[in-house]
Amino acid sequence: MKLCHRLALAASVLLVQVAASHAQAPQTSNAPLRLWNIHPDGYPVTVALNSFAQDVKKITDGRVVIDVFSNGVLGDQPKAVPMVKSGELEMAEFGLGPLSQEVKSMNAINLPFLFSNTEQMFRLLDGDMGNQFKTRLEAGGYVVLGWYDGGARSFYCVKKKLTGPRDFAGLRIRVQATDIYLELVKLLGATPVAVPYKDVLDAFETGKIDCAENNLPSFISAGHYKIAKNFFLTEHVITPEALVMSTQAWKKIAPADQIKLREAGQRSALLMRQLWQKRVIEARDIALKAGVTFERPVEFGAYISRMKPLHQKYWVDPATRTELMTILAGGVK
Ligand code: GTR
Repeated sequence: MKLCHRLALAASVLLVQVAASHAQAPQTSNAPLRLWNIHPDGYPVTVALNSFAQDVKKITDGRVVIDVFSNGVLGDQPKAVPMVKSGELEMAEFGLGPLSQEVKSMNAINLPFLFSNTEQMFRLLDGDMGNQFKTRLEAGGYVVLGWYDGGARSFYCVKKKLTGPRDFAGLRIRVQATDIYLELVKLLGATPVAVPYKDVLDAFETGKIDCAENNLPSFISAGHYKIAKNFFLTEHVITPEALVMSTQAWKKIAPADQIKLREAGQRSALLMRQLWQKRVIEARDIALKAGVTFERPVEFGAYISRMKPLHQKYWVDPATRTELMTILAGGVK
């Protein structure tokens, strides 16, 4: 075969291969969207995000493809939050505490002792108030596709068995690097130590912190229960999380697909909330079997009165006052 014929044959083989690979590949006009997630496989958030990604691929006929990056492999939360805002990262699932560092008016829903259960919170979030929050977050760079459950956060310590408000004095307590959590711990008479989520176990092991606070599923999945065996069920913050998309990336999605993304986001949120209920019970069982002891405050008045300066601050702030009034009027029975 002459050289020119061989080249022509090679070129046609290549063309067939390229055509075949295109036939198999999803018909995406854009690169896959990266979805940031701090949690491990099997965690309710991770399961719901994977289901969301599959759902989106199916209902958009492969025009929108999402790759879920779990375990915080794309970086820790304090770094990821501004990355979504700037468009460096397309999607993420964040706690509202870290998100409110970027969109201050969201602080209204993070204040301690606002809700006594998640139903109260979701009643508001699934209604007008949630829509107002969505508008604010969207203006701040985050399009909310679903409100996830962040559960009830409580304190736990390695040595100290907490039983009342006075027991907090002098303890070094790990918090997320957010204003409300830093202030909350100070008002309890302890010292807040801001540590990224992925480094908390290490901080326990090296003695950098005495205590931390989180929900039961994270207490288990992050391994904190192996070292901090004294759990104090303060449930001081009941908080949502959010599946968000960078406003920048959102603008590149066709309007018809934006509607589909919102629908899939809502479906994933409902799935997540169901999985969460189950996971809280399982987490408690795992903790009990591992020798964790649970204490519960006898009454909450002393804690709530200590939080007065924090509540006051956001009550007089025009950025949070309206939301706070709505929460107090409609959210608390
Ligand atoms: C988890 C939450 C994370 C993060 C973490 C923390 O429960 O899901 O988004 O907020 O707590 O304490 O840093």
